[in-house]
Amino acid sequence: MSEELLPTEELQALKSKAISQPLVENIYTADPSAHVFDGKIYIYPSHDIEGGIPFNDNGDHFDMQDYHVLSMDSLDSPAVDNGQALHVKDVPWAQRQMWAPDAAKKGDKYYLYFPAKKADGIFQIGVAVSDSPVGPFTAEPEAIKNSYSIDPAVFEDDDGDYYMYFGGIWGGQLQNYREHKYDANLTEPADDEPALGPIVAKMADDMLEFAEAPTELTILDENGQPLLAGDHDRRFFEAAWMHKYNGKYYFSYSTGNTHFLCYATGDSPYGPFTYGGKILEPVLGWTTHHSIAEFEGKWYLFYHDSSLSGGVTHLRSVKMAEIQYRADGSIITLKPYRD
Ligand code: FUB
Repeated sequence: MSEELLPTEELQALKSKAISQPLVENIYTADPSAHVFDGKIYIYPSHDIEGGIPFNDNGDHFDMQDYHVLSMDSLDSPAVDNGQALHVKDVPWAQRQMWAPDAAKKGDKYYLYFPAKKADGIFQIGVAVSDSPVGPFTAEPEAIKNSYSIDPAVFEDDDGDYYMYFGGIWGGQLQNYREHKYDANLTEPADDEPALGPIVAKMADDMLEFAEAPTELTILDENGQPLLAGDHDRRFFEAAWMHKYNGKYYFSYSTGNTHFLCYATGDSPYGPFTYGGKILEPVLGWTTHHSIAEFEGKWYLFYHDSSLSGGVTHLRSVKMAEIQYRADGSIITLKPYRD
């Protein structure tokens, strides 16, 4: 990783070609997980701050401490920052780095899922509960048992079952796990070996823990073979998301160091998934992270870039843009900036 800021003129040109603008500008926001609850759009983003920590491959410069929930009454209304929803100091098991969250609604309760580092420097995923979609949320005393790594995304299937997808390599530490066991000495597999997959687990009825042991997902290429670890343009890196379109499961994710948002489709929430293509070309800033949600019959990509901060990778802004499907179910790739 390296951080290269764009010269001012190039930055202005890029901003003027952007297909969408930041949803809020009063704070930096990233990693948007969008849901429609009771007819309104709620966005659960990371809250980026300048922690003064130098840029490194572990992402220590992403030093976030709390979450704010954004809401939109309609597509035409401005996004509202609903203030602090949860702070790391109120999470007994967590010490730092409140990375990409997600949320789910079940019955009258709202559940905020989030990764954070414990005092030992290892990421786990926790949950906090509220009666309101915008919080404040009350954290459970312990992280979710058997959870690890980062970027939880909780998907509600049509039958009312919920699944958590998670994992991210490098700073997200997924390369340190095999068979769900941590080993600090492990690295990404060799280029000609199958890539590490994202992890899934069905949620228990109370939404506070897993109902089953986590399983690693497989993403296949066009020949039915697992994507290889060396296939950096297509292999899973982080930013899991699941949505369903016309009865198919669409698992989407970031390729990290090649900066694409991609998707793969399957017939079950457990996969296997077959690589389908790119959703979004690279944005300004190292990371790319998204969610996909349907609102009033149209589908939207929620994503982020670093244009508001002038290209600072850890100071990002959430945006949204409509996506389109072809008749065969493939997603038309978006360019975040016009030619
Ligand atoms: O925001 C911190 C990390 O950056 C997220 O967890 C990753 O997905 C990447 O967007």
